[in-house]
Amino acid sequence: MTEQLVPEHHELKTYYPSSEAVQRARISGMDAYRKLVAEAEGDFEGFWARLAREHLAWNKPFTQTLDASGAPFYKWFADGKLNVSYNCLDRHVEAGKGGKTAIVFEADDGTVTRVSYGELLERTAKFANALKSLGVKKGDRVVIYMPMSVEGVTAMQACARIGATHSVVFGGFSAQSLRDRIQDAGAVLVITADEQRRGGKALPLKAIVDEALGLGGCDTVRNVVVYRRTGGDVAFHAPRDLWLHELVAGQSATCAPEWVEAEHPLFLLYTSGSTGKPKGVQHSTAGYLLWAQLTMLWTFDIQPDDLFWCTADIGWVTGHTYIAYGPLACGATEVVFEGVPTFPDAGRFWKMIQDHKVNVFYTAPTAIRSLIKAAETNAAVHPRNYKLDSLRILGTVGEPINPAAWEWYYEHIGGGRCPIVDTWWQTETGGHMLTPLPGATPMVPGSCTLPLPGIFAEVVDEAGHDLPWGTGGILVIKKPWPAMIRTIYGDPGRFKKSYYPEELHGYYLAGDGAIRDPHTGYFTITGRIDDVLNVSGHRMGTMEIESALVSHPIVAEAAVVGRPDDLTGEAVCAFVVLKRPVPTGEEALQIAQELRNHVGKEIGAIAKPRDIRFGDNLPKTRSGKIMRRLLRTLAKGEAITQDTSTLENPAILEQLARTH
Ligand code: 6R9
Repeated sequence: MTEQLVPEHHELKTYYPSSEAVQRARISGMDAYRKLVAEAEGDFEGFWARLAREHLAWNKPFTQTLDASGAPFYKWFADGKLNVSYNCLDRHVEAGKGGKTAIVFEADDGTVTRVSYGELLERTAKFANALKSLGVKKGDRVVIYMPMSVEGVTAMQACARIGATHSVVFGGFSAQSLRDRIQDAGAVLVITADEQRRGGKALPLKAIVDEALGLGGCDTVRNVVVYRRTGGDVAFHAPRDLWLHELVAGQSATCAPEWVEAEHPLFLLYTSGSTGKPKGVQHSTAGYLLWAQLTMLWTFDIQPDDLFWCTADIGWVTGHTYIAYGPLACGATEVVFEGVPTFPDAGRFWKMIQDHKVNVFYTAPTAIRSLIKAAETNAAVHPRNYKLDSLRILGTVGEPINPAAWEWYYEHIGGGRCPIVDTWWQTETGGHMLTPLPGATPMVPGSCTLPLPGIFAEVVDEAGHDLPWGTGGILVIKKPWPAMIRTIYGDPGRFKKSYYPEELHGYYLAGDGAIRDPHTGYFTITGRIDDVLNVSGHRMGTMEIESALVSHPIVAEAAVVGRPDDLTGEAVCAFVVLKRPVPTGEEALQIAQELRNHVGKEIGAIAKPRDIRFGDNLPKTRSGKIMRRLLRTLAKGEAITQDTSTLENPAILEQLARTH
């Protein structure tokens, strides 16, 4: 770590943070970064204990920092007590900042509403009292299926206030996916809205909740609370369904926070793995909150007067850590946006940065790539038409960013002046893990550079041995960290198997491949090493899509792989064997469309395969294993050069190579 960071002969262009960025940053310069890294190396527990004492407000201080006795089921700060919503709201109000704007909400139609910390605290308290009036108590699970809204954030904060564990389900998931999550979590309550407004359209939410509950198996759900967003017509089932505005109307505006243990589960968030159904990643209270807050201060160098905007949806982990919790925990002001980047036109993000004078902007490579394309085809939405000089720091997350998109972001959005933090992390890690620091780290486009202080990342081989820099391998985290996943809800065995496989002797397996630069030691993520796809930054298991396909009555067998795509990073490509002869022409197009819609209904629109190819069979080994690497080559439209001698049915490759 102490090697010279960017030697002269490095091939990729290196971008240095400006002296102004270095001067104003909390972690100012590489020496300051190295000092923190050294502190964590020298006294690992002392480092984390210091930070947890300095940054969180405890109701009961902790005495033990890390309890590794049940590893890999680590416990952090376990005998301490605190409350997340107290830390996000009350402590700022008590410090006299009740009048400070917490959220600048911009609706799909451009209407802007501001909510102060004082107001947000009152709204959270009323919401929390409403939940209590429905009998929701500490430890109960609450599913939130909400649009991007102040109410969505308030719902999460209200659960945290009373110690209920929330599980937010992204509003784009289907009734079937929602049902599976409600059922797995054993939720007692679902919070939703009548409809959501996106891109000028009203899209149903409550109707999907009704459909999900109608599928059966959700007997734990007692009530459905509905936020009236559009006023659209929705079915109401008394006494199960309740309007949020009626429910909170009579509630007291104060609600004493429930002091919970540091390890109390703050939330579950379902995410895709390589096998089986989505897993409920369980996060803690103290460790998670500490990292949400610290990474806001370190990675985004958030300052008291900054306006922060993370464009993620609260249905994903990025929306949890960098909308619902991190910005509020550090008392910042943030933009919450209801709509989509292309409505009313593809200049929406740039216009919003200009109108609100956003200082720190955090988005996904897929959004950047699609806005580059839009700007190239329609000069009116090119960022040069907007005044973006309020920007100070830019961030990206969700997938690797290609150097060309990085450079465009740097030049056209950041005006060649704003550091870009390419943040690598996962639902399971709770917050940023590998990222440049805006006032310290020299940046190389496409590299997430170095681990944050306290994070011990390495690239190893399959036996867990360190690999030399310059050799690609698997990314691991060698020591636990406070914001790490605690377990997979209801399936501790799967947690252990997925993230702490025996051959890696105690290292956390991220599921990504990585390589370190031979000169700088910088990390570059090379993509997933398992059967997880990343389409527009959304994680999807190939198995989930395969199961959805074979649940259609005409499908006998299906195999799903990813292929590279310029816009979405990866595209879903399905090879399908029907229970009828291989269709051609118009019929093939029709069946492919029907299967796409079927996947949309089973999982959600984001999982619909881009390409569907039909065959009499799939390429299999003599032992019956589908040879996915061959399918990946076919999906790319490339000729097979691999050894096919173990293939039972080589002729099938020719058939599958044809796009109908
Ligand atoms: C936060 C989030 C996690 C997976 C992860 C990796 C990919 C995320 C990345 C990145 C390269 C980055 N990923 N950030 N790859 N560079 N900066 O996205 O969580 O939805 O759980 O996805 O996304 O493959 O393993 P999640």
